[in-house]
Amino acid sequence: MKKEGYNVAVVGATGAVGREFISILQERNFPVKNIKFLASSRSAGTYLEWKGKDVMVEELKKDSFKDMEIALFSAGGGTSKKFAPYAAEAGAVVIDNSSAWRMEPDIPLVVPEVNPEDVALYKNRNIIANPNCSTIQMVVPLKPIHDKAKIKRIVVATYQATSGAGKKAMDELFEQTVSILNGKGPTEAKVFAHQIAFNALPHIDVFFDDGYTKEEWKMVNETKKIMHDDSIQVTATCVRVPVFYGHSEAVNIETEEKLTPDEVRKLLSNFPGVVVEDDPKNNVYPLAINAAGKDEVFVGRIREDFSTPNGINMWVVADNIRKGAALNAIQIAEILIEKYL
Ligand code: 25A
Ligand code: L14
Repeated sequence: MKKEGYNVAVVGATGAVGREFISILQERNFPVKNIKFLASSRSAGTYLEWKGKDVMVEELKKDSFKDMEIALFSAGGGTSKKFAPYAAEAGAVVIDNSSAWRMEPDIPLVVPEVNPEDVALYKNRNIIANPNCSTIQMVVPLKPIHDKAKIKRIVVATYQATSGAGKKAMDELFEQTVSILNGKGPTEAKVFAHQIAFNALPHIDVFFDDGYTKEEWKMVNETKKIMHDDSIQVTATCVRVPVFYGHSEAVNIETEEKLTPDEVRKLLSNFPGVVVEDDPKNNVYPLAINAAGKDEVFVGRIREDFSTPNGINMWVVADNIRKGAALNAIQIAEILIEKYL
């Protein structure tokens, strides 16, 4: 590290991911010289805690980024599209959590355990994109398998927590559940298209004409970009479940070379950022409630897919707001300051 500290702006600081940025920066002792909290006019003037002191949230404006060196964005796609270029222009490196920039060819899309070398491409536009939460937790355990046995096809079904859709979405699950349990019937669905309490909704983000959702297409396209391999075939079904924190995924893969479940367990046990929890006889497998608040991606139920020559099934769980969003972005920032800034 060349410098003692960096000027860091957090955009969308009051949101679910923004608050996690703030706590992880402190937890990991990220070298911050000056911190700036930015959000919409709705929360300008409120305070958030930074190292025991209250710091005022300011309204995000075009000129908010003077002297900033790193800008962590999580305020939605529209806000990123509009304001990330001003931050980049002012000389800050933007690490953006939205889907706004992910598929731009000259903007890197990075998961530190998978393609850390792509951070160098920040120089193109001063923007680095943070992938979609479901994609991040899937590609981490798939990387060592792909390197060893070349993945040909992935079939994934997700079980996604409400926190992915922000604070209001978690409130909707909470209030609906309480209302139903108090015998008052469900409260109106506002964030989600249907009742989320005691339900499972095969609908995350918007639908396209082909019948898939945008979330499902993100998993397809982002996986290829992060893994630098357009030949991997991916198909996804993304489902919202009444969980607060932690996405779970049933992942089926077909590889070029045969791998036994034991070989997969060994590869994953030796890979950074992955914890194997796989002892089904003792009811040990990854659970969303255990992954919440943790940094690693948890993998279990590793078993052969007997319906095809080279197939493996597994269950993959991670905290969607940490590894799926804020932690991954801050790991990118750590590479950036270690190697480039
Ligand atoms: O637009 P999109 O792309 O469809 O994105 C939709 C939503 O998805 C979330 C994020 O919601 C976003 O608004 N999101 C985006 N990327 C995500 C990812 N990778 C993701 N979720 C998970 N993983 P959110 O609630 O997490 O954060 C919203 C933040 O963005 C700020 N914002 C919105 N529009 C803005 C803007 N900032 C600047 N300019 C704009 N035009 C938003 O600020 C918030 O910080 P706010 O002032 O509107 O904050 C609203 C108030 O919400 C309360 N609150 C939020 N989270 C918490 C909370 N209170 C307590 N605990 C919380 N965890 C506060 O009262 C706050 O003041
Ligand atoms: O593309 O609603 O990063 O769970 C992540 C959260 C999209 C929506 C993204 C959710 C968002 C998703």
